[in-house]
Parts: sequence; structure tokens; C-alpha cells
Amino acid sequence: MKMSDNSSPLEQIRQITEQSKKILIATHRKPDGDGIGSALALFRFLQKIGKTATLVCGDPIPDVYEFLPQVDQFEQSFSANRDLILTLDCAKTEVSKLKYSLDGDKMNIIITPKRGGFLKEDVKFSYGESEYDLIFVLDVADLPQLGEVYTENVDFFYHTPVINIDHHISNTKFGKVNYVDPSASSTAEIMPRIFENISKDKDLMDPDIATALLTGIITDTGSFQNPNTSPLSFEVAADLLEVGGRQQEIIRKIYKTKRLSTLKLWGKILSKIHYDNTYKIVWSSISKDDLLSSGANQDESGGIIDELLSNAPDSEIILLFKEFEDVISCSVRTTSPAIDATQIAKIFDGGGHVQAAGFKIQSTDLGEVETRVIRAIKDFQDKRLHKIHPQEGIPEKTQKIEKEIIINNNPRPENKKPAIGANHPIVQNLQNGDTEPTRPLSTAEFGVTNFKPTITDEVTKLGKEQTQNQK
Ligand SMILES: [Mn+2]
Repeated sequence: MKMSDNSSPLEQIRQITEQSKKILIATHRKPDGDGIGSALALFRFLQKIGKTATLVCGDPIPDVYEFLPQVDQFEQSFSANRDLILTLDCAKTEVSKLKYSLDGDKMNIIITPKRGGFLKEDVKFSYGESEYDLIFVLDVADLPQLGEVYTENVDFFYHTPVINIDHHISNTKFGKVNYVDPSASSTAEIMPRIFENISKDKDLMDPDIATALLTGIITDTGSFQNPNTSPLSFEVAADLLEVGGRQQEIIRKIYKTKRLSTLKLWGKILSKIHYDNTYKIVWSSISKDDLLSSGANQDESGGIIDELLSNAPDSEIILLFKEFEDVISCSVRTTSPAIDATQIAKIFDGGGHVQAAGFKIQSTDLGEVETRVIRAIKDFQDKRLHKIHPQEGIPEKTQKIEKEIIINNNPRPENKKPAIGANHPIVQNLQNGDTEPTRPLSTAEFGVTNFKPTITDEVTKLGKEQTQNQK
């Protein structure tokens, strides 16, 4: 592939894209609005300029994004279709016979010489051409975040030019061309620049591309509430609205549509809210029965702790207990950086970030765990607030004041500071696995943002991969 050496990344992207015919577009596992929206926009754009493209993401696309046009084009795996070629040097002797035999899951290729013999040095291995001649990797800080899409095709990624477009500061610049802008709120905010540079034809932008990109900007900025929102985010969003981006549809589908099972589950959680006025702790729990009777899955409990965080009056520590088979997980959020959630999580061998942490306790007794944890957190608050020893401290008040907590469908009320919601940079980064590249994510941290215990192993694996990459 020809490319002038000292041209800008944008210009290099234009040249490589122009010369490519079949393009793979990949985004990270556990896909979010930004990865999905950016990839869909690029997919549609490439099709419009006559390229063949394939969309790939290692995990299924969450239901909330089903409204996006062509989202069904995402595949969970792809075939790099590269032949392994074995080249035999026949200068000294010719081949008389070629056969293969299967030995369990091993295949022997047997080459009989006409005379004399072949030496090991006569054999060389190489790979055939892949059907893809270019890979776009979007919203990905490091290739292992692609999951098996990458790990099962490492050689393909090595031999095919990769264009890396991202906004994470931790991006490892793994591409042949890297267009990484950490000042951008989202990858979607960057994409219009890429498109404009590939083609001056303004008509290529259409309402579907605009809607896909607007979805990325809205989800990564938490509807323009997170601190990563810049004047340029608004500017790009305004342009996207201008060309027909369907902002109302995005808000309705992503933030205002809840499944009936989710509402039932929320009802159960809300009916069990406890508020300790003295120690400023709000907590609730989800039992296995709650899930069963509401018909919900653990995923659907995702947003609730953030709602509690945004709406709980005067609270400092918010906890959500979840009962699994033989373990109780607890997510901890704090309303101010002055209260270190990791210190609380540490009491129970958990971990996380200053305002979002979590831990797990081996137990089948939700009630007992709840009592024990709350007692420990009251001690923690005692020491923190009054700097006195628990024994001589305030007697434990058992009085529970049930206050009305307003649950708003909006992700966050406008006049309150952003909560650590799914779109908060901390959580985004956790999801992208790139907040603190110096150490792997712990399973406890994982519990903070995502409560699917089945994925824990994979995240631990991802963490290991990250550690290996730094070596
Ligand atoms: Mn992003």
C-alpha cells in the first residue's frame, strides 16, 4: 500500500481508505453508544463511497441501541480467511508424492522426494492474502479490548494496515495510522473530521449517519453533563442536528425506555430503600427472589445505583447489595471525593475508585451481610466524621428514616453535579479498561460497573493482557 511518508494522519487515512476495497470495522467488547455509533456511521459512509465493509464486535449489541439503522449488520466474529502457505524448495530434488494423514487433531503433511531427501531448511511458511485489506479500530484504547476478534486473529491484525481512531488518553497507538484525540469527548465527535477529509461531498452526511454519531456523543458525555463535554462537542452535535440527527429518538430510546421487567425490579429495590440520617447512608438490595418475580436479569439493575446517587437527599454513601448463588456483591458510591469509597471496599477486601468501588462477600445470607456491612460503614463514618473511637462514640442509632426519594427518568437532574453513571468518565474508563493502565482491573472494581458475574473471568483476563502489554 503506497502512502506518502510525512503526510498528516488525516491525510494518510484518506489515502489508505481510497486504496482499500474490503474494510473491517471493529469496536471494543461490551460495546457502548460511542463504539457502536462511530462504527455504524463509518460503515454507512464507506458503503456510500463504494467500499465493502464488515462490522465486528466481540459482544452482542445491547438492546437499547437496536433503534440505530443497520445495527443488525454487526457480527460477533469474522473470518480473516488467510491461507497458510507451506513453500518447499525443490532445487535439489523433486517431489514424487504428497499426502496427508490425520493423527487426532494433528495433521501430518507427508512429502516423498524423488531421490535424496528434503531438509527442514527447505520448508518456509507464509500466509495468503486476506480478503480484508484495511481495518478500522474505533473507540479502542488497546487491541486486546477487541476480545477474541483480536486474540483469534493476531496474525491478521499484524499483517493488515490498522487505522486507530480513539479519544482515550491511554491509547497505545497500536495502528499503522493513529488518530487519537484525548481532548475529544468521544470517538463519534472525531468521526466527522475523518469523513470530511476522505470526501468533500457534504451530501454523504445523512440523518442516519448523524443519528449514529450523535448517539456516541450523547452517551459518552452523559447527555452533555460529564466534564469531558467541550465547546467542540456542542459544535459537532449542532452540525449533526442540522443534517437530521434524531436527538429526540436517541434520548427516548436510550434514557426513557425501560422494560416492564426493569420497572418491576426498580419498584422492588425502591420499596426496600433504607436511609440512615445520622450516618448519611442510603442502601437497598436485590435478592434472587426479586429478580425471579420481576422477570428481570442482573443487567437491568445497572442504572439504579446511579439514580439513588443522583436523587438521595443528603446522603454521603450509597450501597446496593446483590444476592448471587453463594456470594453477595455490594456496590459502593460516594457523593463527594472527600469520602473514599475504596477505603470502605477495602474493609471487605474489595477495591475500585474514589467514588465508585465494590466488594463481594461469600455468603448466602443477604440480611446478615447487609447488617454486618452497614455496621462497619457506620464505624467508618464515626471515625471519619467525629474522629473518635467507635466505643466512646455516638451510640448507634437504629432509627431509620424513610424519606421519599424521587427517581427521575433523566440520567441526572440538570442542577446537580454529574453522578457516577454509566457514562461518567470513571465508569466509561472502567468499561474500556483503561483508567489505570498500571494495574489490571480487579474483579471488585468490575462489580462496580457491571454486575454480570459470568464476565468476571474475562475482565480479569483483559486485565492480564493489559499488564502483559506494558511489559
Ligand atoms: Mn468512547
